[in-house]
Amino acid sequence: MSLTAGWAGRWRADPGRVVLVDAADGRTVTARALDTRTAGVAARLSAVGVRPADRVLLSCGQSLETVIAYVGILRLGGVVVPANTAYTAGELGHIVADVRPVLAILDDPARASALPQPLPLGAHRADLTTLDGTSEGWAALDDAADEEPAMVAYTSGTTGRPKGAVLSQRNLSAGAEALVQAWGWTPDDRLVHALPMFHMHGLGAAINGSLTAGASMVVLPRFDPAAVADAAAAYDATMYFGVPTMYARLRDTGHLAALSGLRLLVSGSAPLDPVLFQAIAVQAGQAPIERYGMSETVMLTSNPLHGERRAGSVGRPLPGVHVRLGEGDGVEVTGPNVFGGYWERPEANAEAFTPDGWFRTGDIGELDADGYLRLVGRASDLVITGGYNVYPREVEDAVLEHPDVIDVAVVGVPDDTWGETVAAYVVLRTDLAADPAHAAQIGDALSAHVSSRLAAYKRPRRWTVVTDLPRNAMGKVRRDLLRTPPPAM
Ligand code: MCA
Repeated sequence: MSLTAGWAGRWRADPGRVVLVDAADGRTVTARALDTRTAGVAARLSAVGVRPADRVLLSCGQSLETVIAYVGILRLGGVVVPANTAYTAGELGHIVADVRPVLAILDDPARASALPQPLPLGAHRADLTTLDGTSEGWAALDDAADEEPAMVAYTSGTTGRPKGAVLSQRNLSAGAEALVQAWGWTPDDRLVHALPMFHMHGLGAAINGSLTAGASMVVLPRFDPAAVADAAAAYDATMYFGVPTMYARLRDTGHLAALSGLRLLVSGSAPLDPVLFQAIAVQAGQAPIERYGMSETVMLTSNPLHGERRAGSVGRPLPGVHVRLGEGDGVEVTGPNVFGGYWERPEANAEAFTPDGWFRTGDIGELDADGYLRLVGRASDLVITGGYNVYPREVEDAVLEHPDVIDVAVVGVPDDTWGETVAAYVVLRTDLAADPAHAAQIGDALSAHVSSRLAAYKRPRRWTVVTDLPRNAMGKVRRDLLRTPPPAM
């Protein structure tokens, strides 16, 4: 059964139930209305020529319309390609050239000009008001087969440009069902949703989980600590999902206590500092559940609903998921939620999976006697800032395009707000490096340079000019030395 067939069954069983609430203006959508409106989207997409298996780019902020557009694409059997609304034209252009969507759905029509080429079926607003054709198009709903692709989620890697993880209907439904079971998610639950709707956390865990459970969501247009607290109280919410930076902001603004009435607080996308874990436990009156997931796998492990929630651990494998430690204690996983491979990247796929078919996550772990997993490092140089993944190579490539730079290394350095923040060490052309006035201004020039190439969260916040980069005997940059610079003399 397709992911959306299960959702539609839920809606029909209880059509009057409110399933979406807009926290900004109080608008609500019942199950019946969600069924009708998402079927309408599917019909309109079909009327303009979108066919099952066609890719549809979805790059929109958080709104009821985004949820409806997302579900509508899935109901038609289309393949959702989520894209961060912060991407520059270059970043969006790479995805479009790679995955070749037939249509883009954007909430800001001005961003259509950032698309590198006209798409076969054009670009449309999230509310689909500008969609040509009639609403009388016919679409066979909810009949995609389990193995058909439902989403291509772009994620970077150690080398080259971002690649698309292809998730099937089954991957997404298994990912959602595992959470429903693990977290005892019922139709009576109401999730405060303040996460971006273009990543696996906001889509695969929050939206898919909620719709699979037949539960409801209060949608916030953006994360704001006071608005999260208000929505939790005003709408009798039971669950909140956030990245650690969000919990840190809730703590720092004194809003954690407002979450004490919720039955479940979940943290993911980045390591939860045990000090913050403790602050949540004390101020919100309950230990948060830290869990672990990836774009390629939906969710993998979680601390338990009942039982010990351990600070510093991402818990045990979710139902159906198997986790083992491979070479170098690399975390390897398998299960119905784990994707089948990257879009048109045979070489990457050969590396990503073990010979017996387990996915190499790139994280390094420890499993204790009780089966709890701790992530202790990463095989790659990935930086996680505020829950967003940044791959140094992509940033380095952008910096190196500046004519004054001859070498660069980008690393994540510890940061109180963001967990890690992006720092760049640059080697300037010899004639410039000797000029202190130039070296003093180069940070501004390089910031301006990368701002047209990289989304804001990927841009280095710290620039350091060095005469050369520390390297090992093989000539490889010693990033470990850059991550923890020696104390100033
Ligand atoms: C925004 N900025 C950032 C970040 N977010 N810089 C570094 N890291 C970030 N994460 C930039 C803004 O563009 C802006 O730049 C400046 O920082 C200040 O913005 P501010 O308004 O304070 O930030 P915000 O808009 O409130 O965003 C903070 C945020 C956001 C709400 C924490 O980063 C966020 O939604 N993070 C969640 C990401 C997420 O959902 N990840 C899940 C990935 P300027 O000053 O230049 O304008 S999925 C995943 O990881 C897996 C599957 C999993 O397990 O979940």
